[in-house]
Amino acid sequence: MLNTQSRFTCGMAFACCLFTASLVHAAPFTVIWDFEDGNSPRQMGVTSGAGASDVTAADAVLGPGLLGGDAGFSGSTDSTYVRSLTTAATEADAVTGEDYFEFTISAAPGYQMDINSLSWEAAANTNAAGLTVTIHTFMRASVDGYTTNAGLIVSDTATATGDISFVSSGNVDLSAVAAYDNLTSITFRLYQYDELDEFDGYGRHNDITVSGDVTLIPEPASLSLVLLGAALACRRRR
Ligand SMILES: [Ca+2]
Ligand SMILES: [Ca+2]
Repeated sequence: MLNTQSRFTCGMAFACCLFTASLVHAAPFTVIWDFEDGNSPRQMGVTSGAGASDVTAADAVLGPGLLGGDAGFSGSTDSTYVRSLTTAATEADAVTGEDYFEFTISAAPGYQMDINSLSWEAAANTNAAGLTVTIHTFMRASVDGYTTNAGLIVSDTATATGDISFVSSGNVDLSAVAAYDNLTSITFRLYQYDELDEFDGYGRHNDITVSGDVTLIPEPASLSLVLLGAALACRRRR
């Protein structure tokens, strides 16, 4: 049996180990794809926060359903554009047709991310008098193979040319969703569908924003050595 002092020493040693293991530094980061003129290229993800140096945001890319010239990144509005000509009419067909923009964030080697929040903006845009345009957008992520929506569908209608009023998804809170924890990379897909196929009817997307924390992945080998050291210290006390 260990005497009281030894028990106290061993207890303190293990407590110190657990404290050290829990001291993995979590640094917050935010990535925003705002498609601004100052970005190079325009579709680059702009990263900020204390953890910014430990994550990489890839340039936004077009899904297969948006390739071909009817979608891209707009210099006149600092947003994306998608002609309704190229989009499907339903949520299911947008998924099948791969009508999305894709946004990927990767942790640096040896690091992992917890994603805490997501938001985006969408606007309908008509370039022809008398043409009413309504668009619908939704976001999915690689964490479940793009099978469920993150947040609600965001819709907007434009009835007058030049009316580009962005509607926000609001903050989609992902901090309590386990699937968004301990990730080395994550990809979001922002889909669009609409009920028309008009050259002059557009959807636009802006300020795709993702926030999270990045931490160093604890190395099992070094943690085991520390715990082994504490165990040996206890044995010597017996
Ligand atoms: Ca913008
Ligand atoms: Ca369409």
